[in-house]
Amino acid sequence: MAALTESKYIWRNGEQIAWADATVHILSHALHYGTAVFEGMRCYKTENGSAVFRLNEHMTRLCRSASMIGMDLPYTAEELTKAALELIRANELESCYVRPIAFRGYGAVGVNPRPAVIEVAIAVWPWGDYLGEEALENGISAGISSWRQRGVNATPGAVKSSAGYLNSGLAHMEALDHGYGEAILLNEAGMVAEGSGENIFAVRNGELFTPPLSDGILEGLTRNSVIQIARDLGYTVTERSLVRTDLYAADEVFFTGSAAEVTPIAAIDNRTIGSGKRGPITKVLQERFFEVVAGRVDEYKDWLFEV
Ligand code: PPE
Repeated sequence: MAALTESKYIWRNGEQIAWADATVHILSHALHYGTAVFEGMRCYKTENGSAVFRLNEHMTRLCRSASMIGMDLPYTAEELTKAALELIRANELESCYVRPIAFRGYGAVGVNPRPAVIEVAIAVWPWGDYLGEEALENGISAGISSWRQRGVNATPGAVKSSAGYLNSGLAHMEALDHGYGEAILLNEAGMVAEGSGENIFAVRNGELFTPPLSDGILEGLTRNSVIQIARDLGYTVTERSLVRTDLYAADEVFFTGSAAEVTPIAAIDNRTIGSGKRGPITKVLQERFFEVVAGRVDEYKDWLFEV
């Protein structure tokens, strides 16, 4: 993960301000209690200029995350969609990562979030390959984490909350300490949940499997896109609970995410998966995904929001 590359403007509570001015107070509620929800998506260079992949759905998920933690956002998904497109234009970025965040700000300390003001911001900046340059082609190594994904009744994975990413960070650090590129978290029941910042798929005998939402995962938009792309190509995709040996025994395993895109997993817990390289079905889906986000496949053009 590369160092942050600054851009010119950040959208904050309805206006574009200079990047350097987008600061928060030390006593902001979210800093102390994790009371924030956020999104992440990519703006790609396409045939018809730049376009944000599934922008409207990401903003809808942001509003849903906020509403699930009892936070009434003062903006609609449509307003935030428009603000993000204007911001990318103002920053004159051809491709970038888009990070909207809604948080409880300054003005009240104490566990109760309600007295703290709600702020909404959007930042955009250039962000390259998430899991390293080599990962997309050769795959990465992953390890099953000793940290579990939080239960559905404790900072639920379905809510993309800042608080939830404490857990992701613990799992990710442990994976790096063990020499792996990324962590795979099981849920409290021992079923495969997701990566620290990705959903996960297994391929066996030509069919695809991925954990169901009820196993406590984020409803990933890349996951959703890959399921549809795979089905449209004629593959069978089944959402069902997976145990760790389902991953060990798979012919191919891959991660999906806005940042990670479609990243093959070459080994898990030092056990080689399939051929130990990007598998053939992963390759087909990855190539199709990159065609789709580049605007080269007509049937998915409504997933792209032109800047
Ligand atoms: N699970 C988790 C825990 C997760 O963080 C992400 C995205 C996904 C699944 C995939 O969701 P989607 O992007 O809608 O396909 N992780 C974001 C944050 C990465 C970060 O390091 O920050 C992302 O990919 O943008």
